[in-house]
Amino acid sequence: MEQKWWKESVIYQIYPRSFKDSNGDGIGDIKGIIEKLDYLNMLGINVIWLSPVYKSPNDDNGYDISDYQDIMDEFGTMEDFDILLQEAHQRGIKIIMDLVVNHTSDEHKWFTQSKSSVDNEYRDYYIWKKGIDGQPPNNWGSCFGGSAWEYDSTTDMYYLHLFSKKQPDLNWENKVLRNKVYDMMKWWLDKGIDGFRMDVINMISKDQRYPDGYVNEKAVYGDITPFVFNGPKVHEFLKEMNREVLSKYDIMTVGETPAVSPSDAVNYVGNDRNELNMVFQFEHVDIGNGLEGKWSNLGYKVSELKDILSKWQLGLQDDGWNSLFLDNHDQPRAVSRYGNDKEYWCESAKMLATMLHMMRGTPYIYQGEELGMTNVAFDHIEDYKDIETLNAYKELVGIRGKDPEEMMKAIHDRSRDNARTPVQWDDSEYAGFTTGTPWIKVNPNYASINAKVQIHDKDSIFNYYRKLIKLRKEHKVIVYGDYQLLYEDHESLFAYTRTLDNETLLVICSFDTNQITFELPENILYNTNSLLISNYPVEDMNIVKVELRPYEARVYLLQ
Ligand code: TEU
Ligand code: CA
Repeated sequence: MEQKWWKESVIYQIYPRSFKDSNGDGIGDIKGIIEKLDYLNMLGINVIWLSPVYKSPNDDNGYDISDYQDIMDEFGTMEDFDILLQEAHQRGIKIIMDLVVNHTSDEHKWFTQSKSSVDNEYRDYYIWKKGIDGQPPNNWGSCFGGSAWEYDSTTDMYYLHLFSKKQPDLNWENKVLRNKVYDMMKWWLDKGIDGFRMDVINMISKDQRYPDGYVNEKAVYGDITPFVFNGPKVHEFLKEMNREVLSKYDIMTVGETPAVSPSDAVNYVGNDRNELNMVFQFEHVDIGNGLEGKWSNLGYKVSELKDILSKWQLGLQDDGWNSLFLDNHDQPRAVSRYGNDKEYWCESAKMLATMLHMMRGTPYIYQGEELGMTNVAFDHIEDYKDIETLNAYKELVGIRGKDPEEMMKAIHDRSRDNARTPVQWDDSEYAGFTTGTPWIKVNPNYASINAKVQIHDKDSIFNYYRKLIKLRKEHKVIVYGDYQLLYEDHESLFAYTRTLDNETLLVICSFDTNQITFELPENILYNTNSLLISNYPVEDMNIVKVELRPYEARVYLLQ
């Protein structure tokens, strides 16, 4: 297995709007990030993934970009960005940027030109089609609700938007457009950034026949999955991007790729593929989705989580590399979703961190995860800001007649805004995030869950993450060891080994709220053993038979 810096890294995702506000306007900004670099250094991470900071009208909080080579006014200036990059590098922290090139904002110059006339030189940068009998070209539904097509009267045609109508999809079939994107990427890389996280990069190649999608009984629009994910030319485009841009720099790339299997993933990240280094897959965070997608929220079983994560561990064991995450800016908080954020908040947050960070791949920490930040439950839909949540409420409650209370429950469980409440820095008003009024309400539990108390508490979740990160730096087996699942059929125990040369790591994680007994399988031979980390005090070093307390996690190094 080839050794690489990005395999040995721990990555911290910053969603700038909610991270730290430096000037009291209630919106996080670049100067706020600079203020917290020492905090991140203390945590021990060595790469930051910065969610979009580019110029944007903020229909989707920066994932709708109107100028790729400028900074959003609310976040600061390009000078601020340059200082951030320099300050981060001085601390040995790399920065990867979000690359959002499946679509732009409808306020991007390319689009305002494109829509102005059918023979404008930018026309073909986007996907325009004629309607059929006054209806959109096909039945595709957008990921954010409604039709994926928007009518534009200027030229009497429709444009495709797989996300909001303010996020028109770029036409990757157009070589001129592709070159523009590559030039923009080089411009950032020449500035010294260390790579890209590529937004929905497996959606850039559309099935050129644009066929209707299947409509399930709970849906109004057709399912786009078979026609836009992992499309016919996606690998051709990525190989071209790699040849023209990526291969010229010592950087890392991670593609956001919904709807991929491990074998699809190998096609993106396999060693000889010359495309990407890693992808984000979503099978483990989509557990419980039903006919209404995540709003169905059918719950989850530990066995499903084990099956999926193990399948990915093994699927990329020989070729490729995993990204490891439970949280990001689109997901509910892991401790609330997979742990127990009430009775066993601290224990379960640490257990989940152990389960994830001891796996093979590159771990990602989403801001506040290291503090065990939890989901929020606003009473009123008006307190939610996320376009996906608001559109889904309108469509499901307003049009499909879903019970509003049931919908609010689903929102409390799954809304993206769970991840977007301000980072809880201390117990002062607005959690020390801002001196003004935050753009989205602070989670009321900030008085007890915040960075200030946790930094000084040696048993805090924060300090537990520090230790996990440190262990990964010290033990190659944590980075490169082979994975093997133990007790496949156990309903609440997630245990596995990692093996490299003559070292074996034994990872034991209980998802149970009751005590359970764990017996070490006889085929694991050991002579000496050492406990590397645990989330409870452990006296009994005999690991043949272990009584595991609620949400207990232990990691042993067997030699
Ligand atoms: O997310 C893509 C994506 O698949 C999401 O729409 C995801 O399905 C959903 O949020 C889960 O409920 C990326 C970005 O991460 C997201 O923030 C953007 O809104 C989206 O692309 C459009 O750029
Ligand atoms: Ca600000």
